[in-house]
Amino acid sequence: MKKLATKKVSHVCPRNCFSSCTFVSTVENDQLSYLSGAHHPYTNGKLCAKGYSYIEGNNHRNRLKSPYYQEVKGSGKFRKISWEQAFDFIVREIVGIHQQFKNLLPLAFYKGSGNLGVHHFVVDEFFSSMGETTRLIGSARPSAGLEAIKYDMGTVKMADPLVIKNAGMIIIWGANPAATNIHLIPFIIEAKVKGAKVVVIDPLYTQTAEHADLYIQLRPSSDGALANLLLKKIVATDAYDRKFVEEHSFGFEEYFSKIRHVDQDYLAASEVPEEAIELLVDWLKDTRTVVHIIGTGVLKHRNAGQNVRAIEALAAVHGDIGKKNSGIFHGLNGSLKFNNQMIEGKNRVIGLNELVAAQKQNPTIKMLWISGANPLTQEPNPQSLNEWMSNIPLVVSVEHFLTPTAKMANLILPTTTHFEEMDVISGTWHKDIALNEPAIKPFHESRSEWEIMKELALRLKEFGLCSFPVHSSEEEYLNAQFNDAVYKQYYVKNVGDLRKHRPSSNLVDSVWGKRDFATETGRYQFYSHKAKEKGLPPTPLFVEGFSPTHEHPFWLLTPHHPYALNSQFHYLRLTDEKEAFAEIHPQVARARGIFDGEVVKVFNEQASIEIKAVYSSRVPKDIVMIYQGWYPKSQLNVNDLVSSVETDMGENISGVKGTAFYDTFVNIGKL
Ligand SMILES: Nc1nc2c(c(=O)[nH]1)N[C@H]1C(S)=C(S)[C@@H](COP(=O)(O)OP(=O)(O)OC[C@H]3O[C@@H](n4cnc5c(=O)[nH]c(N)nc54)[C@H](O)[C@@H]3O)O[C@H]1N2
Ligand SMILES: Nc1nc2c(c(=O)[nH]1)N[C@H]1C(S)=C(S)[C@@H](COP(=O)(O)OP(=O)(O)OC[C@H]3O[C@@H](n4cnc5c(=O)[nH]c(N)nc54)[C@H](O)[C@@H]3O)O[C@H]1N2
Ligand code: SF4
Ligand SMILES: [Mo]
Repeated sequence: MKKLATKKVSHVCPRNCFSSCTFVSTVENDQLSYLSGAHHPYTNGKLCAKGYSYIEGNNHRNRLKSPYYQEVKGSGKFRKISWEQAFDFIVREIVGIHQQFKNLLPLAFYKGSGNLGVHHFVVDEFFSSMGETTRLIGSARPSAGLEAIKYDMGTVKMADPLVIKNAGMIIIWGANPAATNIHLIPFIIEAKVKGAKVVVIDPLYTQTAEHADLYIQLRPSSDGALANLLLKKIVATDAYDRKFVEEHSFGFEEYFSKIRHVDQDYLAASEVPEEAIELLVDWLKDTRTVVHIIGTGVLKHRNAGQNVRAIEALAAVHGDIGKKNSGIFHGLNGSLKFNNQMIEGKNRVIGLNELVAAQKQNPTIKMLWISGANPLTQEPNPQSLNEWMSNIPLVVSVEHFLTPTAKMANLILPTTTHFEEMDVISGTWHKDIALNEPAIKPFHESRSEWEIMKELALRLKEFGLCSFPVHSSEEEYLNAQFNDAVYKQYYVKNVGDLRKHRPSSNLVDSVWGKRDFATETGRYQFYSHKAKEKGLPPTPLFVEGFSPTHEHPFWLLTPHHPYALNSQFHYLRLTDEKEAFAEIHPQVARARGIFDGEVVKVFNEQASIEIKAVYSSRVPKDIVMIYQGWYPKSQLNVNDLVSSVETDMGENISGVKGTAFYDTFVNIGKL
C-alpha cells in the first residue's frame, strides 16, 4: 500500500474578525484533510464554526476556477479566458486611460475587508505605485469613533483584551461578542466567576445579553443620553475620580455645567427604566475597575462620534482610564504598521457614497478594481451603486466566489486562500501576530494577489506606468514590509523570525497609565477646541439622532450574523436558517394580522423586500431585525433598504465620514 505523504502547516485566519485565530492544517497527498486550533493566548486553540468549515469552503464546487470575462455586466454571459487575456484587457484599458487623460485618476480602487493579511495590502501598494489614482472609501468605517477618541485623548490606544478577565465590571455598549467575538466570552465568564458584574446595553436582547447581570434595553442611538445621566449621578454621589478630573482633564466644569440640569428628558430619550440606572450607579460606586467595550452598534448611527465621546467621558470621570484592568476597548489597536499598510499615496480619495450619489466626477471613473469586497450586498443603497457600476467601461473583481458584485464585473480574477498563499496577520483586537504558510497548491488557476499585481506591474513597466517593486517570491515581498515600528511592537524582523515566534502576550495591561494624553492640552478633554473648530459640539453633551417616522415607524437593525462574516460563509449551513428572515415583536405582528413564518413586505422610500417574518420577543416593538449579509437562496438584498446616512464625525480620520447603517427606518405589511 502506498504511504500517505503527510505534513502539518501553520495558518492564521485572515478574516475581519477580532480573533485572528492561529491553526494547523494536516495535508495528505496535497489535500487538506484536517484542521485544529493552535496555541494562542486569546483564542486558546479553538476556532469558531466558520473556521472549522474552511476545508469545505476551500474545495467548494462554486469556487472560481479560472478568469472569466463578460462584455455586458450582469448579463451572466461569462466566458472562460486565460490569465494572459485577462492581463491584456487590463493593460489595454490602463494604457488607453493614460493616453486619453494624461493621468490615471479615472482608475479607481475599492478595497473591502475580505482579507486583512499584510499580503493583501499589495493592491494598495500597487495602486499607489502608479502615481495619482482614485481611492474609493467604503461605508464601513469606524472613523467616527476614531475621531471622537482624538478629541478626547488625542490618539487611539487599547490595552490587551486579556485583562478583561480581571475587571470588576464589564459594560458592553452596542456589541454582541457572543456572536461576533466569541473568544471574548470565556474571559467575560472568568471575570464573572471572580465576582465581576456584566452589563449589556443594547436595543436587542442578544446572545451576549444572556450572559448579563444587568441588561439595559435602550432606544437606538441614545447611548450618549444614558452615559451623560450616569456621569451626572456618579458625580452627585461623589463616587468619581476627583483627582483624575482635577489633575488630568480639561474643560470638565464647562461640560458638567451643561449636564447638571438635564434629567427627565434624558431618561425619555434613552427609554431606560430609572431602576436600571439606579442599580448601575450603585454598582459603579462600589467598583474600582471597569471595562467599557464599545461596539459598532454605537458607531452606526448619525450621532455616533458624540455618543462615543459621552461614553468615554463617563469612563474618565469614573476613573477607568489609565488604570490596570480597566479602560475602553474598541476594535482598533493601531496594528497597521507594515510598510504597505502605511503608504501615503497621492491619491484622490472619494467616499463611495458621495461618488455614486453624484454620478459624476471629473475625470470620470473608467476602470474600477474591487478587491476583497462585496459592496453590492454590503454597501448602503446598492441599487445606485449597481447603476453606477454598469456604466464603468471595465470593472475587475478579484474573488473566490461569484458574488453579486462579481456578477456585475466584466472581469473576474480567481484568487488563492490562506491555504494557498503566504501571509502575515496581526490582530486588530488582541496584540499578537503570526505567520500563515501555504499548505497546498492554488485551487485550479487561482493566483495570489501578490502574483496578480506583480504580473501586471511587469507588463505596465513597459509603458513606464508603474514603479511597483518586483520581488521573486511572496516571502521576499513580505520581508520587504517589515520595519522598525513592526519590530518595536512585535520583536520580529522578517518572516523567518515569525517562523520561530509562538504567539505570546507581552501583556499591555493598561494604556494612558502616565496620563500623557496626546491632545492639544496634554490632558483628557471634556472640552475640545478642535471639535469646536470643526463645527461639532465641544463637549460630549448628548445630541439627539434620528427617529422613526409616521410612515416608517420601525428601526431596521441589520447586525452581524453569528454564522457568517459579513457576506462570507454563505455556503455554511450550520443552522436551520436557509433563507433571510425578519424578527418582529409578536404583538406588533399580530396587530397587523401577520403569522409567524408568513412572507411579508418590509419597505421604505428606497425599496421594498419580501421576507419571512419570525416572531421574536428579543426585539422591542419598534424594531425589526434582519441580519445583514448575502442570502443566495432568498434572492433578496437587505441593504436595498439601507440608505447612505453620514455619521457626525469621521472626515478628519479617513477623509470621509462613517455611515449610519442602523439609522434605517421601515414599515412592514402583508403582501
Ligand atoms: N460572526 C460574525 N463575527 C463578526 C462579523 C460577522 O459578520 N459575523 N463581522 C466582523 C466585523 S466586520 C465587525 S465590524 C464586528 C461587529 O461586531 P459588533 O459590534 O458586535 O456587531 P454588530 O452586529 O454591529 O452588533 C452591534 C450590536 O449593537 C446593537 N445596537 C444597534 N444600535 C445600537 C445603539 O444605538 N446603541 C447600543 N448600545 N447598541 C446598539 C445591535 O443591536 C447589536 O446587537 O464583528 C466582526 N465579527
Ligand atoms: N446593513 C449592514 N451592512 C453592513 C454592515 C452592517 O452592520 N449592516 N456592516 C458593515 C461592516 S462593519 C463591514 S466591515 C462591511 C463588510 O463588507 P466587505 O468588506 O465587502 O466584506 P465581506 O462581505 O466579507 O466581503 C468580502 C469579499 O471578499 C472576498 N474575499 C475573501 N478573501 C479574499 C482574498 O483573500 N482576496 C480577495 N480578493 N477577496 C477575498 C470574499 O469572498 C467576499 O466576497 O459590511 C458593512 N455592511
Ligand atoms: S472567523 Fe474569527 S473566530 Fe472564526 S476562525 Fe476566523 S478568526 Fe477565528
Ligand atoms: Mo466591520
